[in-house]
Amino acid sequence: MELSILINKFNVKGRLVSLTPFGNGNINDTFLAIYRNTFTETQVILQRVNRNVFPKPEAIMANMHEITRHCHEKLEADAAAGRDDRVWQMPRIIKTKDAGEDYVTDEKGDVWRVITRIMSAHAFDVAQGPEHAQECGAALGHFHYLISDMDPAILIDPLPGFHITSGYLAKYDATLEGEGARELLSSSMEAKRMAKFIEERRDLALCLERALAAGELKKRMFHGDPKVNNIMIDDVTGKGTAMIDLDTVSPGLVHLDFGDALRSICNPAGEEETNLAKVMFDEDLATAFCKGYMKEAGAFLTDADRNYLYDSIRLLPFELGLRFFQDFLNGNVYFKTSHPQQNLNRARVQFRLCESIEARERSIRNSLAKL
Ligand code: GN1
Ligand code: MG
Repeated sequence: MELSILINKFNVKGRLVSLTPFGNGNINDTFLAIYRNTFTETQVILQRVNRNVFPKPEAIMANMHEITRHCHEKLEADAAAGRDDRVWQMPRIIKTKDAGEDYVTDEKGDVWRVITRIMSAHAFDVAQGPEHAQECGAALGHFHYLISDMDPAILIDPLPGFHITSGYLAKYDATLEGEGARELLSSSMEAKRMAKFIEERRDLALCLERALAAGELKKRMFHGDPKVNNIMIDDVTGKGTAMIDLDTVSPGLVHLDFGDALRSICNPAGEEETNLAKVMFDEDLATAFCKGYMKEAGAFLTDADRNYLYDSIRLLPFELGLRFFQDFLNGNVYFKTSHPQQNLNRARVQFRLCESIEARERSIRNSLAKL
C-alpha cells in the first residue's frame, strides 16, 4: 500500500503536504508527516513496527495503549495540581478514521501506527554537554516515576529475552556454530579481537541476573531503550520534556535503563564512530546525568539498588556490543545496517566504551557513592 494512502486511514485533520523518513532508529521505520489547512499545520509520526524484532506487533500496540493512558492521566493530574515544574509530555496514539483503532495492518501483515509529534523539541544522537546530560537524567527519572505505579500484569512481554545478557551469550554461541560466522571470524583480525573480548567477560554477563535471582534486586517498570536519541529536549527551555520509543516498556530492572542511558549519553563520539580513539566514557556527563536522574527518581533507589549501579554501567555496553557482534556474524538480520561491516564497527565502539568504564572503575564508584 502506498504510504500516503495508508496514513490517510488515520484521523489527522488537514491535507498531507509532506511525508519523509525521520530519525535514526535501528529497528522501526519512521516517517514525519506534515498536514496543513487554511489556518494551521499538524505534524505527526508514522511508524511501521518491525515484525522481525517484535514477534507480536499487536501486543506492542496494546501495551502502548495502556502505557500512554496511564501516563497521560498522571501527567494531567500532576499538572492540574501544580505538582510539576514544567510541561512534561508523552506522545498520543492517533486513531484510525473508520474503526477508531490504534493501528492499521497492511496487506503484508505489517502493523502501522500514527502518533503525535512532540513539537518544539528535539532528540540528539549524542550528548551536547553536561546541561543536556542532566536533562536526559531528569527525563528518564521522571519517566520512571510516571510508570512506577503501573500494574505490570496488564502488559504483554514485548520482546521475550530482551536484556537477558546470558540469553544473548547463548545466541552468540549458537551463531558461532554456523559456517558463515566461522568464516567471518577466521577472516578478520578485528572480529577475533571482539570474540576474545567476550570470552574474557562471560562472568560479567550474569551480574544483574544473579542479583535478581538472589532477591537482592527487584523488578520494576522500566523503559528498555532510553538511549539519548529517545529523550526529547524542549527547544525553548532546554529542559527534558518526554521519553519516546515506548515499545519496550515492561517489568524489568531499572538498572538496565540506568546503564543503557549512561552508555549512550556518556559516549560523546556516538554509536557509529569509526575512530576508536574518540570513544571514551565521559565522567562529567555521567555526573550531570546522575544529578538530573536522582532529583526525579533517587527516592526509589534502595541501598541494594545503589550497590549495582556500577555493574549496570559496565554491563550495558558489553551487552549491546555482544548483540551487534552476534548480528554481524549472523548476517545483519536484526539491526538496520547500510553496509556489512556496520554492526562490527558498532560492536567495537561499545566494547571500547566498556574498556573505558573498566579503566575508570574506582573513580566511577566514588562518584556513585556520593549520590
Ligand atoms: C535499538 O530502536 P532503537 O534504535 O531506539 C535497540 C536497542 C539498542 C539500540 C542501539 C528493540 O533501539 O536495544 O540499545 O538500538 N532496540 C531494540 O542503538 O532492540
Ligand atoms: Mg527502539
